[in-house]
Amino acid sequence: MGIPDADIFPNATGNALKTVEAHQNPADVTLYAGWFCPFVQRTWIALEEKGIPYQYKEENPYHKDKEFLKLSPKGLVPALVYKGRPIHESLVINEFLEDAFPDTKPLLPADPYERAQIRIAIDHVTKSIIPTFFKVLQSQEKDAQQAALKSLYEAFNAFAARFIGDGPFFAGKDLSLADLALIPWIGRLYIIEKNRGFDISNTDAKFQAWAKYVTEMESFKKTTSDYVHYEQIYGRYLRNEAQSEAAKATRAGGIIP
Ligand code: GSH
Repeated sequence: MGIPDADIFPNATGNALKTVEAHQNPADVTLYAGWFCPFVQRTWIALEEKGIPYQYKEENPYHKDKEFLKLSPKGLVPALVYKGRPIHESLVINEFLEDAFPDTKPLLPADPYERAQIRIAIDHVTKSIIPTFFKVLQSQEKDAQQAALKSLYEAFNAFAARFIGDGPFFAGKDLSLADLALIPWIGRLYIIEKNRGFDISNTDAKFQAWAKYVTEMESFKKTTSDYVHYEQIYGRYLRNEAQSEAAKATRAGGIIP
């Protein structure tokens, strides 16, 4: 038997494939990506929004290739190489892009207090929303699924309660790193709608409006593959068979790496 999760569809499809094909030339920035990965999509959207030239390289993180482990110590995607030097962790990479490309579209407000609010929201996404999303996916008993769904609605509402201004984005009229931290999971809500009874009408109107708006963004669509291919990946989570680091951590009740 091979590595349990290694047998995934090998490349992006649909809109995302066109974007991959348009980014094959060498550039100062190389994105090591998995087409299916929500953490990757955070950085992929940031690169698209900022208009930074980049080369896209597909990497199956379940193979743990020796060469890739030199770029990302746990073998997780995304990894980014900038002028020969590697960086990993999607949120760190996004902050790096902000620092290294000051002449591109900013994804943090100028005001230090507002920047802090954005980072608090990102911390909430990391600590509350993502672990709960995985719990919803992986829970097998009805009661546990219902409890996880309730926590997810609460966590979404708590995110929306932190909005600065009147939308359409987290920080008002401009897209920010807080939006990017969560958008990829909004694009995957259809999986828990279909399989776990998630119903967005159980969240506050503010959250619903935000979710609708961000999934209509061009950069989101350009980095999204055909839905059918996500189903193979998420089937493993729904049956609680996935062997990714995130799936194992969820099962063990620990912190998602
Ligand atoms: N905290 C990391 C980040 O934000 O970049 C998480 C990245 C992550 O878990 N990526 C997944 C991965 O590489 C794909 S979506 N999984 C390989 C594995 O778990 O072995």
